Amino acid sequence: MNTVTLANKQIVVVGMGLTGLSCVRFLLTKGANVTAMDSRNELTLSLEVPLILGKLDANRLINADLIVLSPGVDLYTPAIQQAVDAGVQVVGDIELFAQFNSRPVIAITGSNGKSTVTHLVADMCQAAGKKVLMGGNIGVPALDLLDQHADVIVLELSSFQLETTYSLKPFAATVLNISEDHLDRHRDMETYQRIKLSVYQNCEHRICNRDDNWCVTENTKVAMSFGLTQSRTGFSWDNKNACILFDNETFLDSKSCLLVGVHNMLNIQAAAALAKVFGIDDNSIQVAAQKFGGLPHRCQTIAFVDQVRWINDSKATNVGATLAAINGLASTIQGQLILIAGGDGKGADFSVMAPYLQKSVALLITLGKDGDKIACLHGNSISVNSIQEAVLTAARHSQAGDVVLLSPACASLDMFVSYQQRGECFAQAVKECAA
Ligand code: UMA
Ligand code: ADP
Repeated sequence: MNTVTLANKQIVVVGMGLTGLSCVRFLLTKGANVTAMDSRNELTLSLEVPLILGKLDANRLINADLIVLSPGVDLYTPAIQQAVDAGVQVVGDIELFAQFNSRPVIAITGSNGKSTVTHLVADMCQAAGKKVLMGGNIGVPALDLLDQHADVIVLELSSFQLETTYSLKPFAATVLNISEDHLDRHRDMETYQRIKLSVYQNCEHRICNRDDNWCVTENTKVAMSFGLTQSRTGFSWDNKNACILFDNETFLDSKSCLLVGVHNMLNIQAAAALAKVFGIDDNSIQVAAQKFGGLPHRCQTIAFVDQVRWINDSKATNVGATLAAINGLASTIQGQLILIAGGDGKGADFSVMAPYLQKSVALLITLGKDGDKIACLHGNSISVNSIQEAVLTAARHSQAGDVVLLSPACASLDMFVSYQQRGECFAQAVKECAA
């Protein structure tokens, strides 16, 4: 596929969200005959192309030269599969981007930590004076970056995006970690793993998590590794001195960094490895890592009140992310850890949390639809009805040196419109409580 073959082709773009709209804009510049589709029955958009709403039009899809699928649309939707069976090629926006991009790409995927590492890499490259663009799952459609000048493009890629990508040739890529996620779409862990690892397929420099068996296969040619285990080469972690090592020499003292938690030390290692193979100097990497305060709602320190640290990890919408926060923080806390958790558990099995809660959490405060399912895993828990009540309860029970962590292990939608709103309400309640 190239500019020549897109011109005058019948192309159906499915899903009119951020991605679909960027695809329509791009394909029109290439002279394609575009039809837009969306499963919603009502949608007010001013589009220059025909828009088919409601049930996907199987006939139109089968007769297309190419289907461009949005990441939120399941590839295994019957109407799409009928077209695949009829020989119609299905691609995503990242595939179109890959076909037309000529700048070096640093690609980041994994179950948790993608956005954090994407920002870290961008900051490290910027610190070295590079013109950097960031996009992909982070919220900026990759095709919108094609026309802009850049020395490097840093892409956050989801499994949904990788599933329809075939010819991306990243200069460097990483699969940060793999734990259960999106299995309602990908069915089993092996399929999810295969899709995640596909980012390495045509990649020049593979940056690998040597401690996660899902992330490396026998055939993976590793350019540089990271992990918490000892290693004479690549990035590793000196637990005694709380330092990141490179080739077994001190590279960065975690105490000089704003990010907290061992999982974030892994994120810094991964980002540093990606930047290093891209040729970024150590000083720029270190300075950017030290300055990076974390993204909102991800293990973000929002206040110190009477020597109690308050952390907003509202983006922890699954068990894996909350366990990473607890495990990452536990060893760094002088006092006790108070955890605020609960919300809409999406049918998750919380029982795996029990040993971690018992070992590292002194007091558990629960709320929301599935709060009680978490509360019953801990001997010292208090159930509350609002985030404000959770904050007041935590304030009453905390003392100097303690950490209060909001890391719900649940989606927010039972009580809030989004994880952002949940985090903002938490921060506001902490502010009011401190006043
Ligand atoms: N739609 C259909 N049929 C369906 C499903 C959806 O027509 O069966 C339509 C919806 O009606 C809507 C549109 O598709 O009009 C939405 O498309 P989309 O869900 O693909 O979302 P976009 O707005 O294009 O945003 C996508 C990513 N969303 C998903 O993968 C679900 C965004 O990631 C990404 O930032 C954006 O592209 C730009 O690349 C968000 C996300 O939640 C943050 N990602 C998941 C995650 O991080 O866990 C993977
Ligand atoms: P993603 O973009 O993959 O969702 P984020 O950087 O937005 O990742 O972080 C989402 C959640 O995952 C946060 O709650 C954060 O604390 C947790 N997290 C971040 N990095 C890691 C990691 N390396 N391992 C496990 N969990 C992590």
